[in-house]
Amino acid sequence: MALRTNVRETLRVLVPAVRRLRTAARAEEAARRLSALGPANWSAQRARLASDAEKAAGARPIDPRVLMLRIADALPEDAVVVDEGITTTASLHGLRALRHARAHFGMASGGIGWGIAAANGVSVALPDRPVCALIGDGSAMYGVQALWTAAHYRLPVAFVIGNNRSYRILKERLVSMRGVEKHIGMDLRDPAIDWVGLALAMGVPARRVSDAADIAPAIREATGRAGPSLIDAVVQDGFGE
Ligand SMILES: Cc1ncc(C[n+]2csc(CCOP(=O)(O)OP(=O)(O)O)c2C)c(N)n1
Ligand SMILES: [Mg+2]
Repeated sequence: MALRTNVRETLRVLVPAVRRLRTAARAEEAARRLSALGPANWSAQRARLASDAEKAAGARPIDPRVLMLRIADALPEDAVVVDEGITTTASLHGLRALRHARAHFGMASGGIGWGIAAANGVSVALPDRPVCALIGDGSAMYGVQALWTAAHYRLPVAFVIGNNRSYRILKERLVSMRGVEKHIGMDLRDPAIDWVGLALAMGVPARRVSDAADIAPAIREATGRAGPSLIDAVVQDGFGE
C-alpha cells in the first residue's frame, strides 16, 4: 500500500504503533534482518569502493576513482558540489556522503555545457558555502567563458576539470553498445587544451595536478579561497593513456 504523507508526522504515529505490536520473536527477526543489511548499506559499499580505489592510488594519469575519493575526503562538510564530470565523477555518489539538502547539483538529463555557469549561479545563491564544480574537459569547452564571470564576481568556486583529453563516455558507449573501436572526433588532443592557460587568460588562478598526492592539498587550498580557482586534474582516458 502506497501512502503519500509527511514523513516526520507519520513516523511519530507509526513508530509507537509498531512498538506496541512487537513481540520478542519479532524483535529478534528485526535484529537479524538489520544485521543482514549491514554489508549492503552505503557505508559498507563506500568502504569497498574506497579500498578498491586505494589500490590505484599511485597510477598516472590519475584514476578517476582516486580523484573522487581524495576530493570527497578533502571537501569541507558544508561544500556544495556541482557535478558535470561525466565519467570522471561516475564514482562520486558512492564515495561522498550527502549531508545536507543542497550538497549536490547534478545532471537531470544528458545535455552538457551548463556546469561552469551553474556553479556560478549556485555560488551566488549560497554565498557562504564553498562550491566545488567537477566538470569534464569536453563539457567545460561548451561553456568555458563562464570562468570569466566567476573571476569578475569573485565567486568562491573551485573548478576541477576532469581532463581525460577526450569525450570518454561516447567512446565507451560506442564500444559497449555497437562494438565500435574506431572513434572519430572524440579526442581533445593535437593540440592539447591548456586548461591552466585558459583559466589564467580569464583571470582565474589555476594549477595542474598530475599526481594523486597533490589532490587533497589543492582542493583544500581552492575551497579556502575568497574567489575562484581551477585545478586541471589529469585523469586516465580509459583507453590506455
Ligand atoms: C549539448 C550537448 N551536446 C552534445 C552532447 C553529446 N555528449 C554527451 S557526453 C559528451 C562528451 C562529454 O565529454 P567530457 O565532458 O569530457 O566527459 P567524459 O565523457 O570525457 O568523462 C558529448 C559531446 C550532449 N550530451 N549535449
Ligand atoms: Mg573528457
